[in-house]
Amino acid sequence: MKDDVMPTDKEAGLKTGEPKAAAGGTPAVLSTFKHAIDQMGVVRGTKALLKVNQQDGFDCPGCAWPDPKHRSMVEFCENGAKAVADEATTRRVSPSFFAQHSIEDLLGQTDHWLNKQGRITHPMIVREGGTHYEPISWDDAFAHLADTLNGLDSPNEAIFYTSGRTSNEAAFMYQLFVREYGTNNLPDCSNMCHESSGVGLSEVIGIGKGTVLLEDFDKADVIFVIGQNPGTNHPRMLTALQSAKRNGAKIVSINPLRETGLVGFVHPQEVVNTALGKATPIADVFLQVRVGGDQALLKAIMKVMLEDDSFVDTDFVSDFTEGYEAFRENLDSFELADLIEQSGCAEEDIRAAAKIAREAKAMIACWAMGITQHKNGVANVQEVVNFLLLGGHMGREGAGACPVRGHSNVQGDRTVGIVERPKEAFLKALDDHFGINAPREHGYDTVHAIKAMHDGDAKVFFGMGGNFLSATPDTDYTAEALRNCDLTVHVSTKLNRAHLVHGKSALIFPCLGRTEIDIQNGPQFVTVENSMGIVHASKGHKKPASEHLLSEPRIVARMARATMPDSPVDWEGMAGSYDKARDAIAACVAGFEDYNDKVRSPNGFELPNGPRYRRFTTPSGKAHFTAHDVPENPLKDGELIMMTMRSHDQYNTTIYGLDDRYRGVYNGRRVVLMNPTDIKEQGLKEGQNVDLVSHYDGQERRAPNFTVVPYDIPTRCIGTYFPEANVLIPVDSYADRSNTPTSKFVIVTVAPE
Ligand SMILES: Nc1nc2c(c(=O)[nH]1)N[C@H]1C(S)=C(S)[C@@H](COP(=O)(O)OP(=O)(O)OC[C@H]3O[C@@H](n4cnc5c(=O)[nH]c(N)nc54)[C@H](O)[C@@H]3O)O[C@H]1N2
Ligand SMILES: Nc1nc2c(c(=O)[nH]1)N[C@H]1C(S)=C(S)[C@@H](COP(=O)(O)OP(=O)(O)OC[C@H]3O[C@@H](n4cnc5c(=O)[nH]c(N)nc54)[C@H](O)[C@@H]3O)O[C@H]1N2
Ligand SMILES: [Mo]
Repeated sequence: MKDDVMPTDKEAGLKTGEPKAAAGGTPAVLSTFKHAIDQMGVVRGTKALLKVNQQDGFDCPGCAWPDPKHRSMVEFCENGAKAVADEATTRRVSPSFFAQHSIEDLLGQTDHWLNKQGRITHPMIVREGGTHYEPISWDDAFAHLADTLNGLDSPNEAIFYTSGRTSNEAAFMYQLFVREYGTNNLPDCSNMCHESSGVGLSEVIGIGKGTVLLEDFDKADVIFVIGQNPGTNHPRMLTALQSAKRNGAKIVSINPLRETGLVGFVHPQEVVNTALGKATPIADVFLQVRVGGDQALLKAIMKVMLEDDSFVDTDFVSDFTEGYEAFRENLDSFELADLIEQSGCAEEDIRAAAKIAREAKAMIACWAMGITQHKNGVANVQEVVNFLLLGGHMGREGAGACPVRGHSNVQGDRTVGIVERPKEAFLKALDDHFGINAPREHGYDTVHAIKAMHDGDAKVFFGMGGNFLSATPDTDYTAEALRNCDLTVHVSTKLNRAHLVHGKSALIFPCLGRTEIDIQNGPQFVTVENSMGIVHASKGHKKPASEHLLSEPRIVARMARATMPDSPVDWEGMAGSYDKARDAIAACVAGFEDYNDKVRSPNGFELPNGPRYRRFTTPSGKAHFTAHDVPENPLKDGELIMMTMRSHDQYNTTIYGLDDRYRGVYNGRRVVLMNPTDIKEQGLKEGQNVDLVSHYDGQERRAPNFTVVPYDIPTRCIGTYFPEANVLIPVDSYADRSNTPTSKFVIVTVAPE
């Protein structure tokens, strides 16, 4: 790795111990308050936490897990508290900070250090050849952006990325600006996340979203959790799993790791209320699948289930689905023994899971990145749907598909138009409503945006939130891509590495966060859509981090005005009153009729979702069984499959701390979790310093200074943290059809130093 992009030194002081036996409990409560108080002080910290996910409060900027209708006073979790504390911190990154630290100096700092410096207070610029960011007025900043955009040979030379925290109002206005300007280059973080779910589900059920509501968790008697680590990434989901368990539901976890949150859970509130919360065991069956072995495993489970096919919901299959025969033929063409071997699981565990699924009256399947970030991510998702359809577990209470989304509004951003492959009906609605000419040619997704900048086909990068350098694959390649640009611009709350690896000139637009009071023509609130298609309001209560911050809608309006002074759109109107932006959404996006009324009801409203009620919205009106091959993935001697994942102390590229408490990893991130047998076979030792090397298509990519940590993970599989290992993920290694980078499947070798 080129040392100018990020520090890759050996970490001193790494400690490891046994993984924890239960998630939550007293340690979670303590950690919650520690992070809040550390960033905000006692009074400010406690006040902020009490406003999370309340009806008059702000939507937690953490994950997209829904809020219960009957909320307790405290409706947050340890990692939600970290996200809030991180945004509401009292530390500041001001012009004097940037004067003190050159960009080169900052590049030498860790992500943990960069994030810890606090909130960005002023609009900043690096001019061509400059070594430091300098303050700039908002007027001059927008003029610089507008001049550069208007100087391009084609609007398609500009790229407009979105991260999933942006509100519906800001996202809608942003895509409108981008389309009026003349391009559909709207890649978003979803391309790296649940795109395989979106593509896979749209094809087979007619909507690219899940079909369950939170209430369904109380009615389910079986829940499969596949390739997901809720204890860390969706901690409030453990409450739903715990309550399902107490109602007698059975839970099956499919994961290469025995993730603590799925082993046992002590509800932090029960600790607070009774001081003696007891751990609820969560998973009844744990299937320790090989990385990339899910299709083989699901097929094996279905084959065992179908040894006696009397459980198949034949009425449902004949009335509501198609493709069943071809699916059965496909399944018959596999030998059970081969599937078991490929899955890496024991036959008795597979039989135990099959028995539970066979007897299920109402089954939910949840999944996340362990399923989507593979070359066969779309097929993985569709195999999960096959599994649900067999028992008729779709479109009725307590049953269905539950892709658990990441960013708190990633789903809403898509719904209101952040999409590089828009549908004609939506573009026509924009044209008719606003009198613009939206372009029809499809735009770049994330992977193709990186390649376009790398090849000089795109010259301006604009990021509405996010950290494009560190979140994307192939860090060095992406760095070259960003450095090739004439201009890179980031709308951000916190400093990150994408600000430091920049184009000829670069701008930072500091913006308001979720937790802050937003006053335009009067106080405003924004709206977001959770993982289950419920749209609701979010209103900040804190004084903004700086008087120079603009709201995201205001930033969009001002850049639109600067770039297109003759625009027919009422930009100031929408930025001044978000009700007007919502009226425009209501006019252009199906399901948002009476938006302003409906979203003022305390729990928000549900967007239309036909499949939730067995109205499949595919062209034939039926759900589709699909017949997929199983990838073989042969490994050469010495090769291992690497998956990259999140530690307990990070939010994607934002590193809050250096511990991964549940997995027993402390004070370090450059670790490689390895099966003890592999450690021995490769002649390595616990604690040894190694390089990881990927060899995709004859190219070599190297990440130095990783420490070997023995871990309960299937042989020939290793685990590392994102974003440290992203340098190893080839830009050309992405999922069929969804183009999601294969962040959970990279073939590497381990080279001792
Ligand atoms: N605190 C916190 N919350 C977050 C985030 C965060 O970074 N921090 N990120 C948010 C975002 S954007 C997202 S998308 C979600 C991510 O939520 P997750 O998808 O839970 O996140 P990952 O850490 O990527 O973990 C994926 C899980 O997949 C497993 N896995 C890896 N490979 C395979 C495989 O081949 N098969 C199977 N079955 N499992 C596999 C890993 O062991 C791990 O348990 O969380 C959201 N919430
Ligand atoms: N190897 C590997 N790579 C991955 C993944 C993986 O599992 N493995 N996961 C992928 C996934 S699932 C995702 S979603 C992407 C995430 O990719 P991104 O969404 O691009 O990354 P984040 O780290 O979530 O973005 C953090 C930055 O957002 C800014 N920010 C925070 N809040 C706000 C706000 O309210 N407004 C604005 N404008 N900015 C804000 C801050 O400046 C912060 O530094 O990463 C992907 N990359
Ligand atoms: Mo994500």
